[in-house]
Amino acid sequence: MNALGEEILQRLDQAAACSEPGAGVTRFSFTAEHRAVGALIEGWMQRAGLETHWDDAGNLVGRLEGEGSDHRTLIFGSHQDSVRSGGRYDGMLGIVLPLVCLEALREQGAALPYPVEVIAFSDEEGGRFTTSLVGSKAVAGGFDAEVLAMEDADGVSLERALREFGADPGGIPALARRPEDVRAFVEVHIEQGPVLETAGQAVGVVTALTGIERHRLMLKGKASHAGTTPMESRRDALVGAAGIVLELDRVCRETHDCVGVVGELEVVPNVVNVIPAQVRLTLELRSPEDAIRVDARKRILGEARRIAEAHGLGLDDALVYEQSAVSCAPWLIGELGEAVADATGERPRELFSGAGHDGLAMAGLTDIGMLFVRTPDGLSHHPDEALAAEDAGVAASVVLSLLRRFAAACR
Ligand code: HGY
Ligand code: MN
Ligand code: MN
Repeated sequence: MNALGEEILQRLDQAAACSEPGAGVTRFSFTAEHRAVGALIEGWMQRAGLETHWDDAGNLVGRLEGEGSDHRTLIFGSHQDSVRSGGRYDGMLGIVLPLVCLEALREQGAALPYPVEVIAFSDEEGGRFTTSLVGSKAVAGGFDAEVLAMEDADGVSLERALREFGADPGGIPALARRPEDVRAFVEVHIEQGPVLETAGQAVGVVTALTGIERHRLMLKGKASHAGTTPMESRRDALVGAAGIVLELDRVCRETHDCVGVVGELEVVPNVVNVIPAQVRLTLELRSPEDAIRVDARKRILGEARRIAEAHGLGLDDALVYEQSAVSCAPWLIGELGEAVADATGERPRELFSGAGHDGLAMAGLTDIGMLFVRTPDGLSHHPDEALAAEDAGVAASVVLSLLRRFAAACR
């Protein structure tokens, strides 16, 4: 299995080169980097015997017809896009690993009695347009056309980015799959946290995925001279933003099962001796319980409005993404557990995912399952994100076992 693990890491190193310059991997959606990694993935799909096509949401889809009568497709997949200066395994592992497994089966002359697809989803991180799960929502039927108006930092709308990428946004509604045509969705992903490393286990089975929401906030004050404007008459947008950042941190620290971050913050005019006139910031909240997340939102935004009023600031808030927590299907948790036991001789650890994944969207279409792979130091969304070839090899043997278990169930 180590040979498969080595092959997987070698391909992920190749994919990592499809990046903007700089530390780590920066590969946003519908860009030249996206197109470049797509060419690599398409070649790997064809080596595994899959028919390939790009869809109108910028997903790259590989499909292998089944040799039997059961037409329901088993879909593997994950996202091609990264965060800025991210790691080389987040997302791409869930595309490359199933392809290496399918190629291994092809080389053994082993045909599957059911169809299999591997999808390289176009935009899961939301690093360019803030909203997220664009590709998987299109496949699952949950795509909201309103997000097409979302703009990136350069003022390019998602609609324009799709068209320039060669996709037709008008074709997205037709991409929605029928539930009766799909067996399940299975995603292999690095854990991105410390649980498996602490437990000394290479892989684990996911039970549920966190709910997430994202807001774009705009605070508007007034630029003026930093030396001559009396403190009591300033309308400093950055002071207001600082209050919001601290309030989010306070609410999340004192609320069990709630985490949050202000990840983006942009100051205008951002000049050493001018009072900040405007601050654009993002606000993200996550919880396994939607009620906890919504209550935290209300508390934070209530305080944000009080702060804005106290400092004479305008405050605009736009909820740009909201995704409820979802559970993995118990039968798939069981199947993955058996496949892990087949492959490793151990019952796997089951764990919750504090990270979001394309499964959040695919759960609207079909039953979902996730296999996590150990992340050294639990470090992710960082250039030093790591993955051991041996662990990748264990995960590949689990996927091969899962494919065989599904094949046996068809007979
Ligand atoms: O943010 C997340 O949880 C994922 O990496 N998109
Ligand atoms: Mn990520
Ligand atoms: Mn990811």
